[in-house]
Amino acid sequence: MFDAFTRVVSQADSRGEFLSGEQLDALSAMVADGNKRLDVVNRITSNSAAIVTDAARALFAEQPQLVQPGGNAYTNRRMAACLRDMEIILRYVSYATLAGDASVLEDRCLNGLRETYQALGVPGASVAAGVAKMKDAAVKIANDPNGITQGDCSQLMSEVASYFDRAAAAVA
Ligand code: PEB
Repeated sequence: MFDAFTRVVSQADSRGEFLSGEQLDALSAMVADGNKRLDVVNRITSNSAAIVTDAARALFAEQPQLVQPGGNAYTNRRMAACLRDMEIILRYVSYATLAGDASVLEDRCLNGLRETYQALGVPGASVAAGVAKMKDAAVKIANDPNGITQGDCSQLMSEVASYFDRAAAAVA
């Protein structure tokens, strides 16, 4: 598992070189915007239940066959597993956002997930659709200008969006 710092250290070390000026500039920009990153993680974390349930509700409204007899989220047991899966994915996206690196998400959540879903008969494309809905909700909440010091968060928002996109692509 890497964060933005350990990733450049590992890259430099594999070449036996000191850190480059560009690498240091990128890290120093990240440090300068560190409070924005922490605010985003805090907002996603404290709204996680709403992000998960709203996305699930929207998914089941769009794909009602999932919650009908024979559907993969039919019965409370499967519904609970589905909500739990969405929460797990959101949790790893929040970790990746804090770390500024996707490796924790890739290694501990997405690795092998497609195969797991195939084996279980869980429709990956539907999971991906749910993840896309969580992305929209999370970005909207994280980027809300109300109640926070205003600044340009566009880069951070596309970074957060990219973690959701990775998760969706890993199972679709
Ligand atoms: C991945 N999901 C399920 C299982 C596992 C995961 C390992 C099998 C074991 C169990 O049921 O608990 N676990 C999950 C994950 C990590 C992990 C992401 C990462 C670290 O450890 N069904 C739907 C929707 C979708 C869904 C499309 C969006 O109709 C999910 C939610 N996942 C779903 C369902 C099951 C499941 C299991 C319904 C239960 C399937 C079954 O038992 O038939």
